[in-house]
Amino acid sequence: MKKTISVIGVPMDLGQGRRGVDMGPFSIRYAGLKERIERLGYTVHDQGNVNVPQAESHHIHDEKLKYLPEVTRVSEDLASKVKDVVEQGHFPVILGGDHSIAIGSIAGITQKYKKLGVIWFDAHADFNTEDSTPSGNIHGMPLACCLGVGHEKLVNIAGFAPKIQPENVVIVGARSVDRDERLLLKQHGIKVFDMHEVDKLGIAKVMEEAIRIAGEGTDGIHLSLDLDAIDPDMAPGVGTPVLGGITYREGHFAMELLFQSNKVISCDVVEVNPILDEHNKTARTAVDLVCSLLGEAVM
Ligand code: HAR
Ligand code: MN
Ligand code: MN
Ligand code: MN
Repeated sequence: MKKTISVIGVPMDLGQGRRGVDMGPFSIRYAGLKERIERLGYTVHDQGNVNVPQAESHHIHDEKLKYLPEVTRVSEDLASKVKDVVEQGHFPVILGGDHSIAIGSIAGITQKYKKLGVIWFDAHADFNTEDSTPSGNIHGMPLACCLGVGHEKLVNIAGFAPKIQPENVVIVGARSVDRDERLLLKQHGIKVFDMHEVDKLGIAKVMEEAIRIAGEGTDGIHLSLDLDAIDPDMAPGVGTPVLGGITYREGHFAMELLFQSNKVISCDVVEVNPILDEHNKTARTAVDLVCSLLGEAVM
């Protein structure tokens, strides 16, 4: 029996400064997510969206942690929804919204998968804190938060910390990391396969290593897929595009290797912004990648 897939939308745009990423869940659904996954033989439950406050009805109280109370509330809500679906044995596909949603998704998943490995596919490292952030945007902080590094409110979502251990975490595709953020990554011993590494070793070797780091001795792998990891050529609809990314084919090959590893138990799909997109291209790329992750190409 194939796993049941549970889709949860999080129309979150409070973790960064550009409007439109709250429409990510809609644009990914519009690109045919449910139908495409069903065609692979899975049962799909769309659980709808988590409630996210409207930016216009709230103010920024802390320039170093913008919308902290609102992001905290959504993270708690998302964590409890994700916990429910993993406890039912489903594979959650969590649709952002900006990457701050990974704080809540990983807080939910780790209530069942206590020793979780994480592959963070991203042009960025998302390892800032309120002291290192150049922007005050929480979407630049979620990976650090999951490791117990950052503001206590964000670190303690669902009432425990840390969610994950540095030795089970790996970043793939990075090419825009802030100076202080780089020091934090080093300090916490996080393995980063940046684009230089992808060029040098090839995506196959990088993924083999990534699957080993996140998969060996863990209860499963969570893929946190930021669409800005992919080159803007195939993923132009993101808030912070960076040239020189993962190609379409490298992305698919990575997803196929993850499928074959049989270790992935959940994923986030984040940062798709249809306002900045070209005819929903980025959402379509996202759906294609999720389908490869679920075995479309290698069945
Ligand atoms: N590192 C920068 C900051 O903290 C930019 C972060 C951009 N983040 C994302 N998510 N798009 O990966 O503000
Ligand atoms: Mn307020
Ligand atoms: Mn990110
Ligand atoms: Mn990013």
